[in-house]
Amino acid sequence: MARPKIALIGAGQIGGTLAHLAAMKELGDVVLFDIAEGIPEGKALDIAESGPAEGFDAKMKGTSDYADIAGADVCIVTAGVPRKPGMSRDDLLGINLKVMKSVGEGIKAHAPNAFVICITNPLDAMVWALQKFSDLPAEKVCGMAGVLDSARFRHFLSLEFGVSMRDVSAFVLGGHGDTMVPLARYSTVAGIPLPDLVKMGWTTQEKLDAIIQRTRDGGAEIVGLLKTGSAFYAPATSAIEMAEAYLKDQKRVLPCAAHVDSAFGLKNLYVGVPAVIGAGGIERVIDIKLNKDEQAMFDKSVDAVKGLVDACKEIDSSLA
Ligand code: A3D
Repeated sequence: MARPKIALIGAGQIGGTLAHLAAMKELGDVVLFDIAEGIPEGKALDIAESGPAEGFDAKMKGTSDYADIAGADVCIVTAGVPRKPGMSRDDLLGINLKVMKSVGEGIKAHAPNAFVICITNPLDAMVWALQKFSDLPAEKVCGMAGVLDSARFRHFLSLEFGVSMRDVSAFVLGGHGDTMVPLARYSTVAGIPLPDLVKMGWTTQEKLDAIIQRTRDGGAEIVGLLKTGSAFYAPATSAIEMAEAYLKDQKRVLPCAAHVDSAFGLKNLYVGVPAVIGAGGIERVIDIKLNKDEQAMFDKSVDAVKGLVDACKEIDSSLA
C-alpha cells in the first residue's frame, strides 16, 4: 500500500519542523512547498539526509509548484508571515489573508480530498478564509491552536504541581488570541479538577490565575525571547498530533479551531472547541455546558473572532 502523502504549505520554521517530525514518525511521504526559492528543496534534502541515521524511509520533496502536492492526504498550512516583537496576531491579518487565497486555490486545484490543518495566524480567521478559498467541506478544514494552548497550560501546571505532564489534562476554548479561555473546571491532574486541587492546598487561586494568564500570553512570551520569529517546535508537534489522529482514524478528542454551526449556539464560525478527529476529519464538535463566567469569557472570545472574520470580508469582497 502506498504511504500517505503529507503536503506542508510553507517551509519556514514550523514547516521544516513538521517535515522532520512527520518523517521520524513515518506518517507518510512529505512534500514541502514554499515560494521562497531554494528553501523547500534545501530543507527537504537536509531532512532526507537525516534518514539513514534516524532510520526512516519517508520520501522528501521540496517544491514551488502546486502540481507536486497532487493527491495529498493531509495539507498543513504555515505559509505566511509570523509575528515580530510588538506585533499582534491581528496585525498579520491583511498580509496573511492574501496568502490564504493563493494557498486555498492551490489546494482546491490539486488536493481537494485532503484534510487541511491551518496554523497561519490570526488563526481562527485564517482557517475560515482558507475553507472559503479552497471550497473544501467544512469538516475537512480546521485550525491548530487549542492543542498548543492546552499543552502550554499543561506544562505550566505540571511545573506548579511537580507531577508528570502526562497526568495533567487541560482544556482551552475559544479563539487563539488574548481572549482564549483556559477552563480550570475541565482541567485535571489524574482526573482531579483544578478547583479541587486549590481546595486541597496544591496551589492557590492567585497562582492558578497567574498560570492562566501565562498560558494566554504563551505565544508572546516566546516571541519576546526569540525576537526574530515565533514558537515553532511545540506548534509543529501539536499539528502532527492532529494529522496523526486523522491518518490513523484515532478518534482523538482534541481542542481545535473547527467549523461550528449549531453547537455553543454559534452559526458558521471557526473557533476553538473540543472535537473528535478521525478518518472523516472533524467528526464531531463536543458541545459542553459552560457556567456563567465561562460563557462570558467565551462570548468575548467569539466576538473577537467575529471581528477578524468581518475584517477579512472587508478586505476581500469575494468572502462577503
Ligand atoms: P516562517 O518561518 O516565516 O515561515 C513561513 C513561510 O511561509 C516562509 O518560508 C515563507 O516563504 C512562506 N510563504 C509566504 N508566503 C507564501 C505563499 N504565498 N505560499 C507559500 N509559502 C509562503 O513562519 P513560521 O513557520 O514560524 O510560522 C508560520 C505561521 O504560523 C505564522 O503565521 C505564525 O504566526 C503562525 N503560528 C501559529 C501558531 C498557532 O498556535 C496558531 C503558533 C506559532 C506560529
